[in-house]
Amino acid sequence: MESLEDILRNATKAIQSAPDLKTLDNIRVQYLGKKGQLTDYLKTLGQLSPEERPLAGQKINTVKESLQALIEERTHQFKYALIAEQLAAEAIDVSLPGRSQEVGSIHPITKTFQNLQQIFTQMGFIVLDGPEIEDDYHNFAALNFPELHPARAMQDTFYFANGMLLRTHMSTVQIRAMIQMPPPLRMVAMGRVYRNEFDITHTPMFHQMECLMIDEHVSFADLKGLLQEFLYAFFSKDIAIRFRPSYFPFTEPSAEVDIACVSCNGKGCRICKKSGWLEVLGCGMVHPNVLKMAGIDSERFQGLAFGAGVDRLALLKYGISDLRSLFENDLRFLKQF
Ligand code: 2NL
Repeated sequence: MESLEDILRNATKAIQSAPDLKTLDNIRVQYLGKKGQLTDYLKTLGQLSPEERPLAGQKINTVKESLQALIEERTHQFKYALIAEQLAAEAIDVSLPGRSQEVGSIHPITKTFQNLQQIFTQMGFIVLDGPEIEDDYHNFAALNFPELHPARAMQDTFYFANGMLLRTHMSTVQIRAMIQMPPPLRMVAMGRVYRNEFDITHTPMFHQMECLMIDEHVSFADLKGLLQEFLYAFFSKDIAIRFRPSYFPFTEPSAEVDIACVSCNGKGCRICKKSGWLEVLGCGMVHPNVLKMAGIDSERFQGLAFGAGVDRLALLKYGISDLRSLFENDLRFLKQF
């Protein structure tokens, strides 16, 4: 049999060089198990004289306790190493730069819609919208367009196979409102409209706002005052305006409205083509035929109306030179708003 000293030395060496928990457990069994070397030693105590027994027993126990302590310490080391390894693997490097959130911005057309909505609701107008797919009645007939009016032709209007069409102006919403709501009525309609034209100043889908006010004693003077107030609020400055006689089937009389060029203040520049004026909208007094077709007493009520291209208003307000930039969704452009 190995001496106790040898057992202690060999076991200590084995425990300290054990590469893993399993090996360590095998060592424990080899020395301290039921058939282990130290247990064998205990069994030899019986062969000793009663006087020798206590000392020998004590020695064996000391070795046993030392080995147990060593094993426990080594077990701890392994468990600690395992936790450390796991922590290292799961560690988050909080010093890494975060993934930044892109902040969106409001499209200039949307901003212009919001701006218009604010101006007109403040003046007591309601904002309404309606369908983009319309019928001939709401887009043309109810607006006093003659049967063979060129605007109905295929080259301007997008028609569906079933005779329906994409609305070419926001007047369709005004017609629907006039039929549904008894006067007095103050409303604006804003939204997408469609025409089959595409060049540097036209896109097949664009945006319009139309304003309609129906009441007793409404005159062209009210129209002029409303437009002055609106343009003053929209461009945030006291702006000169002028009326030029014009023609629309749905208004009589009709006019086009120019504002003093917002770029050169009327002096003449590239934007206003040296004229000093910019055309911004069309307007007029609602044609009695239009009122009658919507079921409104045209003797008692008058209406004023105007319509404006929202894309053009946005270009002028924000100093954008190219209409196409509104439709390209280029973030370098959109981020400026
Ligand atoms: C323009 C001209 C205009 C109207 C729109 C209107 C609507 C009804 C009755 C009468 Cl229901 N008029 N709208 C009136 C005059 C002009 O638009 O150049 N738009 C961009």
